[in-house]
Amino acid sequence: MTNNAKIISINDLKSNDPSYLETIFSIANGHLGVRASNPVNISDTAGTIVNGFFEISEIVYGEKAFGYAKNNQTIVKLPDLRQIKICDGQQNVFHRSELKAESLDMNNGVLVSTYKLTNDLGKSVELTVKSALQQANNQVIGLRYEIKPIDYTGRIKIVKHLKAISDGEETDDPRKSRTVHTLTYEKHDVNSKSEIVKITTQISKMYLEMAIYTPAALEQKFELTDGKTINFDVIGLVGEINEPVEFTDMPTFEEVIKGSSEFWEEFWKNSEIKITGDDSLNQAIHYNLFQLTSSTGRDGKTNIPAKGLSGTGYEGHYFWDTEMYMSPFFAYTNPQIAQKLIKYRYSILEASKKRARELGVAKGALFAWRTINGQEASAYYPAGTAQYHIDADIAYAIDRYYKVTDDKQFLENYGFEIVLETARFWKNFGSFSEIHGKRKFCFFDVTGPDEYTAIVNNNYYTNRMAKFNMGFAVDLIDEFPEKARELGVTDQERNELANISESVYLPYDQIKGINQQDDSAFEKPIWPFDTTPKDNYPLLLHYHPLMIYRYQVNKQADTLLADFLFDDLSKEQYLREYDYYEKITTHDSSLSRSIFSAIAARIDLKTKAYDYFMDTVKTDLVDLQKNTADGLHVANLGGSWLTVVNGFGGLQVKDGLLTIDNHLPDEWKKLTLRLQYLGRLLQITYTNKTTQIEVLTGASIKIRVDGTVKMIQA
Ligand code: IFM
Repeated sequence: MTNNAKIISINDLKSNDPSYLETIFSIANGHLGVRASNPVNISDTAGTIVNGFFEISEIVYGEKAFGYAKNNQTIVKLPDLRQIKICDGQQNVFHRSELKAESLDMNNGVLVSTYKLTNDLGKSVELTVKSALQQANNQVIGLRYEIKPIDYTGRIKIVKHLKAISDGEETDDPRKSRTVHTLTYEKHDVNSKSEIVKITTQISKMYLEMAIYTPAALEQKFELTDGKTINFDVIGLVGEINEPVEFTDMPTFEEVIKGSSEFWEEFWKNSEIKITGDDSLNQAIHYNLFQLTSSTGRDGKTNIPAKGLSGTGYEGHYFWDTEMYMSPFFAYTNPQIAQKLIKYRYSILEASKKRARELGVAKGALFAWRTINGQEASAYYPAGTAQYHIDADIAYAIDRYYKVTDDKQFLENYGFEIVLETARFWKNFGSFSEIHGKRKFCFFDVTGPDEYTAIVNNNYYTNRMAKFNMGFAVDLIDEFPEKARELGVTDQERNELANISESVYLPYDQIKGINQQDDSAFEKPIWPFDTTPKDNYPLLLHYHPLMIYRYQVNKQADTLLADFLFDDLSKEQYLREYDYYEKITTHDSSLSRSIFSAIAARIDLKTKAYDYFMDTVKTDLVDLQKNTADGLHVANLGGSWLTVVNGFGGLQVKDGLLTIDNHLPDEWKKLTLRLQYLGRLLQITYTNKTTQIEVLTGASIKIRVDGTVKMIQA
């Protein structure tokens, strides 16, 4: 039975801007993404995106310096798979279109878009396009075009081909993609039923084959009569990068739908989340999880682009967003995917070791701040390479995966080496200094998560995470001694890592009684919020970075993110920090509000928790950042899950025990969620008075529930 929380339609949305709708109704399967384009009037923003398929261009600097990132990596827009041409018997094209209805069913992954099409004679037909992607064999898309008369009956001609797509215009907005003009298209007609287009990137030297196949013919004539609907089915194939497509065992449209439905049914079984008491929030969280999963590369060779596969914003790059905002959802609901995301990092470990050397660090690995192929693609090092914290973020995600799965084999074969190489980086990158009369290990000239504060000494978040990273490496050295020897760890190195981890400096302001964002944070004047016009947000589009850097102003949660992760402050300190940092945070980054909401939930700032959550969970559905047209804010999709589960649901692994604390908002009657933990499938139900846990599959388990350790029977 269809469940309404899992259907999103145009009536649920505030905007009907075509490029915004293209993003919202985009569908993807981790390999390919298809924007919900108007099939008869292809826009500049339409097209297909393949995860990891990018072109390279040289980064042109006015003034170069040693070690700067050399090349842009830009995800390319490929032919639009939905595009079609429909004419009447006299070749009058039905080229004017009006979107009448559109809905995405998250129960089965089927997108249905209905248009009124009109030709120059003023005659109209109705076109409904049904699109769905295979999730298991993720090269396949199924399309069904249904044509009905409105006031036109007679001969109809349908022409379906794959065509190169226009690339839009260059822009100054750093969040958008640059344009690519170096693609080569070669088209082969296999026969009247199918064609293949081979697209080659001239500089990065990758190729990709896209194909379409129809059981009838790609150019066809039909007789449209009153009361009749013409169905035209097309199966599209988008091959693996650098591999040919194969036309064997082409599925029917119905088979594609069946495969897609089975995938999503299984997905919801393991990941269900239900908010009772607010239907629109319930719908929004389902949308977020659906799109997050659709965006995620699951092959160990690709990852999650910041905009998923819904748009080309941020050029299809992978950032720390994966580890800190997106992979928690997978670790707890589908650990196989979380594992694949780590495997991708493992695949770029060698490139990261090389990068550390370029930065003058003799040992260890530094992961690129933004990348597809492992090489740094950030041309702006103050808010790019200087965000060294990405190393520790990756280590943190490995720890989370380990805590939730106890997958020792994976840790030994993959995770440990990453944790060790990142720990080695910190050890060789930082240095001892005397601080307040004590010998402390410091990190100079770094940028924390907050991109409105750059190149500072001892960013609290960075230091805290580096400390954790090195401590975790020591734990793994002790747990896997043989592997440690294989990786060249000596007793001396182990002990140095342990000692440095203990000695990392964590800035704290005694007078304010709060963790201090960095050494100079509180010396700067506070940004003139009172005199900043509303239209000047986000600040990054209106002020020179150097102007922003000389004030206390945060784009996103920074120190508070560390607090959220380590959760070891007294309530009083939490409240003081929240109060301080909230006042200077603009939330110009979509990675911010989820953390503010989750912490507020934990410390019972109920109204704030709820208000921030409303914005977080609907960021794209209400176009809060006003750039959803460029693609979904995928970190925030994951962030909204973090808020519900780790914030309102108070879920964490603490001292080896799954810990659950009920912080349900008063507005909700009930919250039910499913997750996996140490091989069990659990269902947790929160009401304002009770927290109930069921083991749906697997053995009984001890869990700390609202402060009391209980054995939950299977
Ligand atoms: O990684 C983020 C960063 O934290 C804020 N700017 C956007 C990036 C991509 O989402």
